[in-house]
Amino acid sequence: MITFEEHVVRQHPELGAEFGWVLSGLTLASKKIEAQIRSAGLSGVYGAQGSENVQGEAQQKLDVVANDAMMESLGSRAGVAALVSEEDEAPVAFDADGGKYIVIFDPLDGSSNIDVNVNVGTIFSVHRRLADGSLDASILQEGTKQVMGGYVVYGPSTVLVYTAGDGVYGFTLDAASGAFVLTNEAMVMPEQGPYYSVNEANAVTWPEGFQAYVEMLRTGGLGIAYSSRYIGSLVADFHRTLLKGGVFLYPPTKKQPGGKLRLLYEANPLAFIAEQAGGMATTGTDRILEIQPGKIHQRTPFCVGSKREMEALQAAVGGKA
Ligand code: AHM
Ligand code: MG
Repeated sequence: MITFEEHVVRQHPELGAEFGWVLSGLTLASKKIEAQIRSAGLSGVYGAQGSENVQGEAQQKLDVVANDAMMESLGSRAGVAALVSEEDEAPVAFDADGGKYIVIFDPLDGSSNIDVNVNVGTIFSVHRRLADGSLDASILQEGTKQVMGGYVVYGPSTVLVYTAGDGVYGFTLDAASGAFVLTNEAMVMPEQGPYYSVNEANAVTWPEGFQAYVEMLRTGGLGIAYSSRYIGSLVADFHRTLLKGGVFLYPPTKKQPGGKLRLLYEANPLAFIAEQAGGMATTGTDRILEIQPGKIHQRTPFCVGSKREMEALQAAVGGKA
């Protein structure tokens, strides 16, 4: 039985003892979040909080609970220089002089689904604090510089998936021991998959290349008959794409011309995992991991999936192959 913490420490001794504290903070927070989600209907934490986050989105009670769990569990840890959350306008700095790591996260992704008991998740990205830069420069690093990208999906099982640049590994929360136990060794995304995943209600407002691409998938242009799957919960849609293959798209739309999903704590960690599993992640034209972020809540179009579908997408929307 190999736990998440043990796996990372064994594979990446170069990250140092302090990183162990970051890992235990992450698992502690996700176990707290998991427990709250499991009993949400009983404890009355379903529904809207009655406030908006920095993005102007209605916060759910569980968004606030999940954010507090991340802040409490990671904030007091040695090694953490700053925490950056989807729910907070500005980074929160801790131990800013000594901490080596910055944890950037979406505490509860897909929370609009929570009231109907659909899978949700926590997404996280870890960067090293730059020795010679400001805290802002350390936070606004390209995705290629990530030390770790990962997520937890709260589904029928609670599963944690991570990469630290040396393959992708999956762990399942074992209720008996309270540990995330290795269950998916060296995960590889199939080269082509049976599903495409996109909010088709927006189709008429996508750029033409995206419309033509989805039409091509629908009409057998890549040689297989696709099924569509869209949960509307990024972690769950991504997890399926990782395991089964295919493609997930959130293209530019009329309402969100720069894309809806956030670069630092949604696209980057999932792009890191996708590439490490043999897949690809782009805006349609450019590699996600090479985007230089300008601000912490920056949005991006996000397309991720199997090599075959992603190469065809590049061709359809005129991107670099
Ligand atoms: P959230 O971080 O506020 O939950 O928003 C992100 C979610 C993703 O989980 C999902 O992929 C997307 O929004 C769905 O958006 P839409 O409802 O526009 O299809
Ligand atoms: Mg989100």
